[in-house]
Amino acid sequence: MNQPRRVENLHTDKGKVPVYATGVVEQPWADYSAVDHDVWRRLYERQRQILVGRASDEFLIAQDAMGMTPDRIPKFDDLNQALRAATGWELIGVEGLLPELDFFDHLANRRFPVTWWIRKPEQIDYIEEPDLFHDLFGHVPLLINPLFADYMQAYGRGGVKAHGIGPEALVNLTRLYWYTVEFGLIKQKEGLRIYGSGIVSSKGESIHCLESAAPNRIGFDLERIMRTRYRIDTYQKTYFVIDSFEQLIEATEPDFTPIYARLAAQDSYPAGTVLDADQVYHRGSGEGWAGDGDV
Ligand code: HBI
Ligand code: FE
Repeated sequence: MNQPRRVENLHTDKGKVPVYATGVVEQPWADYSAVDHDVWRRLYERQRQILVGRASDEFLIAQDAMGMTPDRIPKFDDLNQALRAATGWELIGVEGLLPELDFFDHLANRRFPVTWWIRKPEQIDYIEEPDLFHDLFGHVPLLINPLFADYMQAYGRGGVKAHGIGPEALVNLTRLYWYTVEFGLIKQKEGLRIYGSGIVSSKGESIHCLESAAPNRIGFDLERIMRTRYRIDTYQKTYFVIDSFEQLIEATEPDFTPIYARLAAQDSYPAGTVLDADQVYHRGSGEGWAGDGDV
């Protein structure tokens, strides 16, 4: 596949240096191969099957509302029609992970960066960095949910502020993203369900996070989460459970500056920690946990 055309200066922010200087591309939809579309179909069908009874109602309703289908890789332009009308969000194509400030600035402006390429068949079960399937199947659907759409924009604004405060604040805020947007669980009357993108786009973790005895499942607590290290190369040791998206919005309303100040004076918690003050849904057995490697 030839490299997609780079789109420079797509938006400049009031004459400042073009926000899009790094890696924004048009989705090269016509260049996707039959193998690319087949990888999408296989992943989509497998995950949709696994997520019945595991994903939250909000996620499944949102994914259906987005109008995605297994038969081909969705067109960003088509998804943007639905998204813009519902919550004012839009997708932009990117090469992959963006520098944090660029990423936050996009979120703060209701733009979600989606990687334009999809993994190879031999990577079907795991891929290191976010590809199109992780972003489109995992992150995009909930952007049509008004509450979650607001949370993601608030997160982006908070990220731009945290970037101005310093690296420690960024680490604290990234933990919040990790334990909510990427690996969050939500309580439903039927039991715990998944809303985190990193989980819903992963076959193994969709099952592990709810059914394995190994991980902790603990009630959401903002500062506790921002103090807790996490895993990037294994399943999470701890999953945090929200009662609702309203809870996420309320928790992130206040100015985080005093929270960052408090956290700067305290040690972080290892990923597998259980505290006396925790609302413990399940205390993990810790089976199979790696001894080191928390970030
Ligand atoms: N860039 N494209 C892209 N997608 C992400 O999810 C992403 C990123 N850059 C930074 C980043 N995520 C993390 O730092 C978040 O935890 C903030
Ligand atoms: Fe992600």
